[in-house]
Amino acid sequence: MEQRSRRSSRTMRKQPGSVAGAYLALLADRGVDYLFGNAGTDFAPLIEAYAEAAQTGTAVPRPIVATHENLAVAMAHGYGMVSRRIPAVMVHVSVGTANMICAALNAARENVAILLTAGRSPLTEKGLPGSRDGYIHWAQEMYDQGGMIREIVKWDYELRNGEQLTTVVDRALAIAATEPRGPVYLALPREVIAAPVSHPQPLSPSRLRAASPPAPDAAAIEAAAALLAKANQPLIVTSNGGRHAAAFGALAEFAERFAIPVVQHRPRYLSLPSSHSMNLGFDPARLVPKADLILVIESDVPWLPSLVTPAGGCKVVQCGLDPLFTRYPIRGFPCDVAIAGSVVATLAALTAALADGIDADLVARRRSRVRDERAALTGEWQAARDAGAHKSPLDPAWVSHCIDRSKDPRAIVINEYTLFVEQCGFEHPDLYFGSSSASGLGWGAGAALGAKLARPDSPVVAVVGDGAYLFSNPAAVHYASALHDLPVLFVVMNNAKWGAVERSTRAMYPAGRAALSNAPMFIELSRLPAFERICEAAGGHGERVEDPAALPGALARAMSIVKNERRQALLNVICGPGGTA
Ligand SMILES: Cc1ncc(C[n+]2csc(CCOP(=O)(O)OP(=O)(O)O)c2C)c(N)n1
Repeated sequence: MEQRSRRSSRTMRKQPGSVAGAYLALLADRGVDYLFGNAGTDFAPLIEAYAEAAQTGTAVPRPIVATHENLAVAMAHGYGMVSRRIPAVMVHVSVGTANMICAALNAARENVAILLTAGRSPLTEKGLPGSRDGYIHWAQEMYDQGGMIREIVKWDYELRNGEQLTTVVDRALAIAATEPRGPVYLALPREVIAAPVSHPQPLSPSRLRAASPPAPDAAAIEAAAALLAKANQPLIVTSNGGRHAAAFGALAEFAERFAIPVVQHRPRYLSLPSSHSMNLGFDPARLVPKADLILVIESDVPWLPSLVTPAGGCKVVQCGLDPLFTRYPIRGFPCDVAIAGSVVATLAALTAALADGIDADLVARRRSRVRDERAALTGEWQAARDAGAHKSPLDPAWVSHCIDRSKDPRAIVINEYTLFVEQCGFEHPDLYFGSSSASGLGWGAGAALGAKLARPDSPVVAVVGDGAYLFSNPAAVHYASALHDLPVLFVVMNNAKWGAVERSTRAMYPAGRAALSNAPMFIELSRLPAFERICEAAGGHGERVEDPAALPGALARAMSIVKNERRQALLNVICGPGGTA
């Protein structure tokens, strides 16, 4: 779990003048490669320290300007999600913290470790370097700035003086990196970071390590293995098993060996190759009622209890680094056995416990049943895309299929939920990332930029709805793409509405007045701007696609421009009803 600096220096070069300078050098030494920033008056000591570092040649995190805090955190999220390294974000005092909370909740729910930081209004009214010198410094101060974000982060603190700098930063990073990972928050008052450094340089590397994850308990493994061994229709439901790339292969092996089908409910990280014989798609509703044992692996919501219930005698085993999701206020999924531990360790222990005690005939029967289920399911997917192939406005199933067909096999796809993942093929881990279960909209476009930063050689495609696109702060996104040379393809599935809001209204009031109305409130987004022109305004390529037959060509053109001209591109694809959220 330890995050080492990619730079070779084991000691810092030169004593920086201020705490801000020492802080930046410390971050670099601890392996924080990027500082995503949205600046204000609190940044002055940091900006000065960056200028000093440029002159002295001190290693510091690369600064990445993001012109909205939501974007800064979404980019950091995308970067951390793909690289598994810990980035830092710095925003402007209370107001910047307020703006980043939605994106921070997205990262927290997906266990993405980020060092979130914010300045604090100067504490003193005069007399110190950094004391208040602007009228905003009174109004922006809050009694408890960290309180706004405390519920979301794993730890928060305010740096009190330069002497504690190393302890504070190392503690922040170690807590963020300890599983289940997550963002932490540090406030940096202006006088404190403006003060001269008076203490000796810290040791490198850090002496504070992230804690190792809990090892699965032997008795719990035995109990779960006994249930698995005798189950006729076991089912694995996962959402985030693949957050550790090694778990992708481990789950594939486990599911295959014991013939246990896998459903990925709302995956944020893919846990199984698309073509795997045990892959039964993404909808738990058809399989949960038939199962006599459900093995929940890293899934906060393995099924929707209002729609489906496991059969009477069905046992449920839940495993994960925090199998009960203790940060969620309410979550009542039954749990006969709960196993805390990493997916890889848990599956290895279950495999060892099952190795001799499982009946080969039982496994063979399971295997043939899953083969039939999978054949039926893939047939349905095929039928759905065939049915959509000629529709205009375009059918999201067809759009998803075309994206799949045109993408490079190494491409990373970021899905802010409008892509139909069952229409796509991903054979390796870390090629597909879905939006957070917190679903704070506006994540996908920024996360795609962060993913590109983490893996510059991979093409990156962001698929978002028109609603999500507008939430993402498009002008800021396209500017960041151009400014930081992060060419990405954005595909906007534009149904000119907040479809999820419509679906939820119809589900609650199927025969209600809104369902019968031609123009229910808060659903239709009429007279939307030409999104493709927003991308063009930042130097990118843009196209509007209304003809299903034109989509493959438009995708090929856009992908070629992104790759060969290193320019971002946006396809504004005019879609009909979708329906995944
Ligand atoms: C920050 C935030 N505000 C509001 C919502 C509520 N919300 C969920 S889905 C949705 C509509 C998204 O529209 P779009 O991206 O076009 O996709 P569609 O639902 O039409 O498929 C809204 C407004 C949210 N999830 N996050």
